[in-house]
Amino acid sequence: MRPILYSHPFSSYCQKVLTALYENGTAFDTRMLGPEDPSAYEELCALWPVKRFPMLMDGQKPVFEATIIIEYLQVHYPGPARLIPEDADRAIEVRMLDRFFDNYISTPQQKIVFNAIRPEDQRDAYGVKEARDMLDAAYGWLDRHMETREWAAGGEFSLADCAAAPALFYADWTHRIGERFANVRAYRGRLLARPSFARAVDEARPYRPLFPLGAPDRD
Ligand SMILES: N[C@@H](CCC(=O)N[C@@H](CS)C(=O)NCC(=O)O)C(=O)O
Repeated sequence: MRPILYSHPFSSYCQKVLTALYENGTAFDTRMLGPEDPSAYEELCALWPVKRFPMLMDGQKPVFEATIIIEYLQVHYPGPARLIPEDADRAIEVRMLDRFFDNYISTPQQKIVFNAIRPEDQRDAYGVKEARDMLDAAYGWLDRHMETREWAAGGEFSLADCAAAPALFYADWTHRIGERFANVRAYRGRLLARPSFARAVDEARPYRPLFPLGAPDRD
């Protein structure tokens, strides 16, 4: 039996899970969340009323949250790439970095994008300023952190890099990673060159016109 991923190719958190699936060549089926088949979104909402995706269905078992889906895949569908290390201390480092990318890169990035699609009189300029400040602080920390590393948690490509790839991909489109963050820019380049993430990016190309801030002509 293959697990089913409720997913959309242009979604950053779906790309996080897709990167993990492609790293391991895991067999899975997709329930594509799009206007072509509204029943997929109805199923998602029935199982997960917070209506966030991706969601993995393994038989009758729903698994929510991109990080937890990757943890679940490692336990139930292990492959050659161990994305959460066996060593407890190294696993803590990986999970800490995973939280960093979700909370301090993806969350402020999404805030800026969601603000742009609100009605004009409902926009939150103060919140957007806070989100941009957070991104600058996070880029600064990450730039120092990546000075001596190829991958976010050191060592092998991990869950943390699955989180980093779409987070930095869209963050740069939303709040440019400036030249002064050369280590972050180089890391983003390595992530884009990683075949698993490159595949997810390629699959999402047709949807670039949907990016509310306008997708730049690069990457
Ligand atoms: N904490 C969730 C976040 C998932 C999330 O924000 N997904 C976005 C797509 S990238 C979503 O569901 N958006 C739908 C909406 O905002 O209505 C996770 O890690 O999976």
